[in-house]
Amino acid sequence: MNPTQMTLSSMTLTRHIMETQKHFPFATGEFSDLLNHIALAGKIINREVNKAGLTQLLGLTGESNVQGEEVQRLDDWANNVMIRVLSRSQRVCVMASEEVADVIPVPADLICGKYSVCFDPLDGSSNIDANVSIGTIFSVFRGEEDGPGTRADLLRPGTEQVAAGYILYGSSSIFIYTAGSGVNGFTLDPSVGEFLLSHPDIQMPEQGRIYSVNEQNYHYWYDHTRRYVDWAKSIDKETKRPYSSRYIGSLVSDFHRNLLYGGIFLYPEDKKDPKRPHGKLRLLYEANPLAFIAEQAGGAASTGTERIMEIDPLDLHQRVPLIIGCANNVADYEEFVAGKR
Ligand code: P6P
Repeated sequence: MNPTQMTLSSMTLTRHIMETQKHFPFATGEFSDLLNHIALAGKIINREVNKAGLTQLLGLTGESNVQGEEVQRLDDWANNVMIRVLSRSQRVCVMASEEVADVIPVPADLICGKYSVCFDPLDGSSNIDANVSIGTIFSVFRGEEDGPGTRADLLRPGTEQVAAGYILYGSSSIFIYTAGSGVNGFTLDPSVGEFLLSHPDIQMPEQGRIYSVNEQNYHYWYDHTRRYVDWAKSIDKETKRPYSSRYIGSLVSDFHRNLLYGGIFLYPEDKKDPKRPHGKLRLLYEANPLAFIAEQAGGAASTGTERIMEIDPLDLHQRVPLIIGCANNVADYEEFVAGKR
């Protein structure tokens, strides 16, 4: 094993977080401890996801969540794992989850910290039974002091995030995060139970050749989206079109592939459902954390008209159009929206 490999394989997530925090003069270790608790929750969820086919966790609970979506047993269980681990971390003051209608307080008998965490415990859960990669997405804000948090601690623009990331449960499980100093990826070595640095300093290319969108919605899209996708599929050797279409229907998986290979993911606003005029994806625990990752990796994230991370949230489960990926690809789409193309 050459020295580089030795360095990469021995750099654990825990050590990476602590070494990164050394550059922050006021780091107390609380932030590092919080991220390590998120990683612990990811390891616990990973264990069950990887054997879901062998237990009773597959299938539906028969209930629906605040989104009106059928709740998968594993989805519900993963949500409880995130809440239990974060509540006992002593670093968290309040949480928001895709699976819970209102803010989630830390139980009164447990110690509160100063961090607020928004999460989607198991994104892509509709794919659980088909063994498609799914993931946990998280977004972290820091408060001024320890003590019980409120809705206001969660309803903050993405520019105020102090960390964001996801754990992707796939052919191997990987922890991707940013704390504002670039994006790094850590692959779980089940033999030692550690996330080891495998993707240091991830950078997206300026331009990608993959587009990810559910074309079922083509006739519900506004004209600018139809024209963009038609353009992406048209033949033009100079701009290396047509782009390749890749869509798994699992946001974390689609985003992760485009992060590594380059490309653009689109879930735009459409006319499909008057109750959902801004598309399907949620700002607090899907768009914002992935936008932080994308921007830190040199990419971009937009609604088509505004930067995702500058949106002032009005509701925990607010939906936004999400156009995210390589900076030039997102800029192309924005030009179609603006009527410049
Ligand atoms: P559609 C999964 O349910 C999810 O929330 C995201 O992971 C995914 O990108 C999207 O919905 C897929 O939605 O409408 O294309 O099936």
